[in-house]
Amino acid sequence: MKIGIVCYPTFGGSGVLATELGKALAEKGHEIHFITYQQPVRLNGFHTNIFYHEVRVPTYPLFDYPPYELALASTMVDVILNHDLDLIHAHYAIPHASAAYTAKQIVKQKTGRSVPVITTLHGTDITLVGRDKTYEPVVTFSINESDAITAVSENLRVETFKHFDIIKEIEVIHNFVDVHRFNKEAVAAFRQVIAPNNEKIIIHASNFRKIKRIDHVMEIFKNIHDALPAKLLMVGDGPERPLAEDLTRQYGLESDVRFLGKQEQMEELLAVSDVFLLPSEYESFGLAALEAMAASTVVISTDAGGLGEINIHGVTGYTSPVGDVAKMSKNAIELLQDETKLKAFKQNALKEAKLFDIHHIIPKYEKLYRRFCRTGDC
Ligand code: GMT
Repeated sequence: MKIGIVCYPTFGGSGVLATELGKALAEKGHEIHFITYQQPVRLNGFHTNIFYHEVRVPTYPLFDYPPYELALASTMVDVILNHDLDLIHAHYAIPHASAAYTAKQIVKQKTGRSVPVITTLHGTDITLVGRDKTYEPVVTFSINESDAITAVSENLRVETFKHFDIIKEIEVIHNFVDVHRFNKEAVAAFRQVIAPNNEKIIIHASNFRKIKRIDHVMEIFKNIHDALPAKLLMVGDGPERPLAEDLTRQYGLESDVRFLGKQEQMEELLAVSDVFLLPSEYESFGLAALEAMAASTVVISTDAGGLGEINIHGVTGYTSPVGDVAKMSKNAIELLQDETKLKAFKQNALKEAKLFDIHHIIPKYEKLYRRFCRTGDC
């Protein structure tokens, strides 16, 4: 099929998921058109079935806020018409679902054809930003106008019905991971560089927003470090990074914490890590945790949102109430001090991640797309 994917091109989970989905669909012979303002970060390399259409937003002295949503809708109209797209798949409701609705109406007026729009809800578009009164009416409207709606976890589906007046069914299609890509042997020399004295390696990766509770990451690591030799890898960047760097200095951990910034080769880093910390206030799913599990890394997280759907307490890691730094620290320390248990948990993490392997999830999206097949042969 010919599918238009609208997403954020940045390191956020929704953009990563949308890009990986597009790449996997292209591998299976679909023609994929990414429509966004910048080349998606995980869209590297050439593929005959993948096209990228950049949304340009012309500025004008009158505009304090250049109207991205209009430029996006217009670009979508162009791409739908020029490439005869079968459907649009919008990832993250704001502003993608409403821009897709606008594009659909324009194409309908021009050609009489109603191009199906599928909206995938990812998290903060529902639980944080979308609920704000300034956006809520548009978000509710555009979700209800979508031809199909999916959520990346059962928790997000429930949250969406709780906070919005949704009159259609929301299907859960969990996020996925390419286990083959993440299940890498640790490179001994690399581990040696990071942890020369065989210290345990703890890792956190996110966009360092408040919701990720970077302060708790630092506190948990301090407690671990007090109990055993350990190193912390901080991957990503964002508003809370200065706080994390301050806390590193305050706790006197400068030589054991490395800030690596944004990284594309997460699999190399995860392969050498023992524990992934994710003490977030909320995660609709926690794609970063799933990628860690696929690399056989144990997850110490909160039980917020959909995290409990992937990180199984006492099996693949531990989940604790938001803010319970003491419990998260204790769980991590106990695990890191017991090699046999750590090894078993690592194996369990990989086994659980395999349930969310890309090969199980892509067919679910294809099945959904086929509902909107125009010719009967797709
Ligand atoms: O977590 C973020 O800050 C990024 C955000 C996004 O929209 O890119 O991630 C959300 O979508 C991911 C992919 O579906 C989920 O794995 C994340 O849990 C979700 N984040 C939140 O719910 C806070």
